[in-house]
Amino acid sequence: MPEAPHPTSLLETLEAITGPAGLLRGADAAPMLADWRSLYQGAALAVLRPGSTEELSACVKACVAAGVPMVPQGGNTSMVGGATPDESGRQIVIALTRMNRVRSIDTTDMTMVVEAGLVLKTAQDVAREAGALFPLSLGAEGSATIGGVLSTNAGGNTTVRYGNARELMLGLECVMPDGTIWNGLRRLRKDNTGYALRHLMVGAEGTLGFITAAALRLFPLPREEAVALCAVADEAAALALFRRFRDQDEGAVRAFEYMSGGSMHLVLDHVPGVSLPLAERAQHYVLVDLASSRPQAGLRGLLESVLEAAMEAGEVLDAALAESVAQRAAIWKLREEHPEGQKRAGASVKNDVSVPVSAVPEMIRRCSEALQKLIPGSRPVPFGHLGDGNIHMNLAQPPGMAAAEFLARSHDIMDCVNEIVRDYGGSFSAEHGIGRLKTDMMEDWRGGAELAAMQAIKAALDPLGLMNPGKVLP
Ligand code: FAD
Ligand code: 2HG
Ligand code: ZN
Repeated sequence: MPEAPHPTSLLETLEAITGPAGLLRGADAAPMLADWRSLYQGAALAVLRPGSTEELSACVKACVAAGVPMVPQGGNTSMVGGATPDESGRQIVIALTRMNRVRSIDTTDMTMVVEAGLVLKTAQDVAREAGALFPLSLGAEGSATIGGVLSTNAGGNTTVRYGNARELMLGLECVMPDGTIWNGLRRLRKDNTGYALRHLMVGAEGTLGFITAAALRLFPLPREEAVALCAVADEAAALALFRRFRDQDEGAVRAFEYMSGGSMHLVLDHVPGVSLPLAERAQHYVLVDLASSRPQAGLRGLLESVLEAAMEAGEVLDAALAESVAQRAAIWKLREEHPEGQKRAGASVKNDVSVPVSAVPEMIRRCSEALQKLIPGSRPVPFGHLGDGNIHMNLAQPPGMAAAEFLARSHDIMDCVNEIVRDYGGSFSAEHGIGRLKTDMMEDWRGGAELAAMQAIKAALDPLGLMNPGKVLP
């Protein structure tokens, strides 16, 4: 191993590769050193922003020669501290946000090749302008990048219909941990040619290298859309309503989201510019989103007939059907503001868990009871993607308790939820990943052959351990 150059000369080398626009320090770098949830405050030598795959490759080679650990970053919206450097000040954050070009789009192949730093919302807009749909959708889509959503295998609101980010990816271009460029940007629907490196990189949270570009799947644009917000009797009624829609027309369900009254009311009470389109507040809500690319799909009729039957059965108590694009957006805003509502209302602890969809109602009830027993006065505020079994089983602090006192119990709270989730064969991290927050849970949940294989893969691809150290693996 060559002798490590002094950090100052490394930064000079890096600046020479990227130009001055590619190297941020001091106040310019500060926003990239803390995470969205304010769980971690890191420090770094600098934030590097290469402008191309070739520049990134050269930068990685320089960092490897200097033995400097690298932390990939996209929109910095990680819920688990995955993109935040540690406190040592010896790591370098490499943000791909300047690498944001659309390289090609083809509506016969229904594919689009984009660079990793492209913001998800921009990718959706570019596809729509070309007459196609890129269906991944999540609350952070105005900041999250394609590289970030692939590296976390993000789920979001449309997993029930289109799958997670992984299912939307056909091929990748990457810079590997030694700086080698791998061009696997194949746009094929079928490609069984040995181990699928592309699938290792998806969900690796930057621990196996950098995703620099991706070939993505596109879909036909919907011709009809219908959205409703419903007050439902309880969690079981929410599930029963999901089954009614799925049984009538599974292909029409684009999203099916559950929101507890506790969580909805934090949104209504703390987020400006939202209002409840129902006569009164309820204990449980569901957002149903139907979409079809078929002409005359009759979604409005489907929505009305299913809701009418569910009302007769006592499952749905009240419903507001969106009459315009603006009303659809207003209903979706009520759902998307749940993370913000919880943030504004005080301290909360997140539990991004999944169970088989049939177990969701019982899991929510059991967790809510157990959490209230664990921390008297605390408020369970669950919400999430009921259609795919992923619920954010979050807990808001008791009013009046000091935030620090409540947050000191974070691990007890997560353990309490996770032990119940385990009973259903569920997962302790459904869509947000492991990052730094959950590495200590890996041994317990994935120990044995699975973790050993992950460690062997990490050692093979990143033998120096310079890619996002301290993340994912214990
Ligand atoms: P970052 O936060 O910058 O990074 C995330 C991880 O990926 C880090 O480990 C980082 O090192 C790595 N990484 C980033 N870019 C690259 C790259 N190019 N190559 C290699 N590694 C890279 N997630 C969901 O799944 N569903 C949701 O519904 C959802 N809603 C959210 C709502 C809000 C308000 C917020 C703040 C977050 C939400 N998330 C959700 C979390 C989600 O993981 C991120 O929004 C998104 O996937 C991360 O994208 P990003 O570009 O911000 O990545
Ligand atoms: C969502 O579904 C995100 O809105 C965030 O995954 C979840 O804040 C959370 O717990
Ligand atoms: Zn979510």
